[in-house]
Amino acid sequence: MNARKLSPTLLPLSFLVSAFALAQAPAMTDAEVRTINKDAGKITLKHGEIKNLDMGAMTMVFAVKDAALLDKVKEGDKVQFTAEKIRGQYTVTSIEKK
Ligand SMILES: [Cu+2]
Repeated sequence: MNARKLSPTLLPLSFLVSAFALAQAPAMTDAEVRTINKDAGKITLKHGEIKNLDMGAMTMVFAVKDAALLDKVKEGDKVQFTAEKIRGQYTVTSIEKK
């Protein structure tokens, strides 16, 4: 294979892919809402694999980035959400009912 022939094609492509990945929010993860604690700003989710956090499926408590997110869902809802580690806390950054 001729590397010189490939590089002009691959370099802009890989730049484009990484720029796209940075601009993208993390992938949505499926979950089920177990409990919501509005006073504490916490939500317990039974969640599937969270790829961007390198976390397997489990039930756990999350903080929420914005308390208003807790008004979008209720206990027992099947949801999709994104989570990030913010100031050392696993934090739901978006959530919506499926
Ligand atoms: Cu977890």
